[in-house]
Amino acid sequence: MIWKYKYGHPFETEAVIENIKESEGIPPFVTVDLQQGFRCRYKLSKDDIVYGLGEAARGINKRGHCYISNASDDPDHMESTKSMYGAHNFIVVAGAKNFGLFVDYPAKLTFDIGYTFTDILEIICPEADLYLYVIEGETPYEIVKQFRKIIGRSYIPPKFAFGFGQSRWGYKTKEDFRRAADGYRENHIPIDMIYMDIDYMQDFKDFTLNEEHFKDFPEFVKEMKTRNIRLIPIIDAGVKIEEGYRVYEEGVRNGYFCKRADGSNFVAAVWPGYTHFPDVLNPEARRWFGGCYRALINQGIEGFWNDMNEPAIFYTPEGLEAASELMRDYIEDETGRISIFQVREALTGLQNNPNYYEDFYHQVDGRMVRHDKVHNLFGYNMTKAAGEEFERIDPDRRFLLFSRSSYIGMHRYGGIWTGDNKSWWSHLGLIVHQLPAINMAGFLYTGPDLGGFGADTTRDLVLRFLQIGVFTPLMRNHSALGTREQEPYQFERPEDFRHLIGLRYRLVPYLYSEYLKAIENDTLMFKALAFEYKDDPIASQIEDQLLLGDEIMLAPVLTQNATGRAVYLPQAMTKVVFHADETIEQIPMDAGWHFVDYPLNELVFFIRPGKAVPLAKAARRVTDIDWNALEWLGDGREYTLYDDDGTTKEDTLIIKNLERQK
Ligand code: MIG
Repeated sequence: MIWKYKYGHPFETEAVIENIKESEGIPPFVTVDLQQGFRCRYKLSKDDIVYGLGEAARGINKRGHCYISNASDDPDHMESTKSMYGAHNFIVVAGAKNFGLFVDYPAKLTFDIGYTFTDILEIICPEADLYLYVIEGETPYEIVKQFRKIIGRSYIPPKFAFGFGQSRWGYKTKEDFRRAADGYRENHIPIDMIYMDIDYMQDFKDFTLNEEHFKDFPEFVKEMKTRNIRLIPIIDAGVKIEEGYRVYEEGVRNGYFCKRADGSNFVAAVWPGYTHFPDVLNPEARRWFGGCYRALINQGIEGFWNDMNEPAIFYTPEGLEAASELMRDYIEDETGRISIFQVREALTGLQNNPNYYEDFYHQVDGRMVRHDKVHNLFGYNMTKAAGEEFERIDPDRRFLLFSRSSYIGMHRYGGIWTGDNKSWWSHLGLIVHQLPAINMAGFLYTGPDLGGFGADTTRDLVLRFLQIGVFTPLMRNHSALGTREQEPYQFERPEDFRHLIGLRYRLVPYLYSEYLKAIENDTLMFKALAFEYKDDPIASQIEDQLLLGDEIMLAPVLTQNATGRAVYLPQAMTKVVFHADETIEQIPMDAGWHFVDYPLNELVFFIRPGKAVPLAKAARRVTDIDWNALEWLGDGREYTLYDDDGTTKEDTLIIKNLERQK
């Protein structure tokens, strides 16, 4: 059962696409107070667990902290961070009563989950212009399924996107890309994609190519494709201000950029220097911006990643002027009236200053909407721009597309990566917490920057990241400019990397099948143990193990120098070990606690009793995988395999009940 309540004048986000009748009166479960803005309150029972919030910080159980939905470019996020790249306002309360809440509100929204008062869950925003959805269901999982149903079918990438990808901010020339491709070939490591970061562009101008390095780009795309590698370029939110640059001129001519209150185009400095933001909330401007992707598609490109679309802002001319003025006063001041701390704050406060979001407007249905009122929708609509254009290009063809910033609703157009993480062990742990919540929000094509983006990584951390990345639909090694190089062949014994990435390819039939199942049935690909083992009081507290599909349990090693870890088995399972010498061991294990060895160069996971997991033969790329020569893992007899042609959108879904031949 789902109730929908309308308060004030909500902005239509199109997060929910099912037509639900609005309810009158007061909502069940929660108390809504409209005295000052919007306050939605629930008294938590002692053992209640709160799941959700998608790509947020901290644990699987969100209880005990405060989170703010406010799309933020924060590469330094840590456990105290309240706002991340995406804003996903869906939670499920599980315990004394089970219910879900979705607050469809695109501006800043606070989830105080037992932070101010231990037992009070409160959702707060200063203006009550929103839709509140309350979802009742037998179990937390049933609630999630109902929610997923009303937000519509999640995005499906082309099948090649289930291969492995290499990325690095700093690849500039064809030679850089060839070197990466060679590194993989020479070390016999499978790969399907190499990502192009901002340096492929001319002066960071969207939809352009560096004139010196990529003169005959279509030829280069072809060359890489003959090596079975697809190039996936980045697109940034800001459009460089430059006379003669077509995208800029078209945008200005047609009024497609975000405006200041006085009607002039809003200016923000990002990588290209001063830019304008395409007004992707305006359908006409969105159509135009989407159309720009064609320039690269016409040259053979089949996928994109959308960046900086919170949108991130280094500074604005107004902000810079105010800071400069303070600097000037500071230089002249001999009295100590201005403190160094003030100056420092003025300078560090330039980047991503939240006040900028009050300085520009979108044009929606003929009215001007101030950006801060709809802030969380920018990445969503930038990605929708591309997604809608893909539909126009060929309604039946799939493109790879994922975004940094997102809001629920965007899951129908693309996936997300979890933004700039760090080469920290804590960020390895974070992805385990994020995956099930991100799935709850409808995003299935997802994954972190494997190895960690910022800071210098270590060999063991990259391997531990890969041991999780083997299972995430988006499996991409990515790192920041200036950090230690972290392609597999930069380290000793690249064969260990080959082993893990190779296993990914053997698991693609299973992973792809589970992906399609989750799409078709509104289920979760990754879930907390408690979603299956409802009555097991230990399972509901486990935050470092996950279920994958109906078959697999993951228990990754998340700390440095560990040779294994304690694993909780809620029932007897088969432990699967892929040894470095390519032998596979399957060991029955009893329910309960075990210390499980997990070396860096092996893959270890568990299969639930009575379940079977298909395993393909080794392959060097996704198209080479033989879906018909499957081996089996686990002690089960049957598996329902979902598959399709991997390239078209029309229903080519195949559901096969596979009976295992011994
Ligand atoms: O300000 O394009 O999250 O993946 O490598 C940094 C450069 C801009 C942020 C993205 C990251 C990308 C980087 N970008």
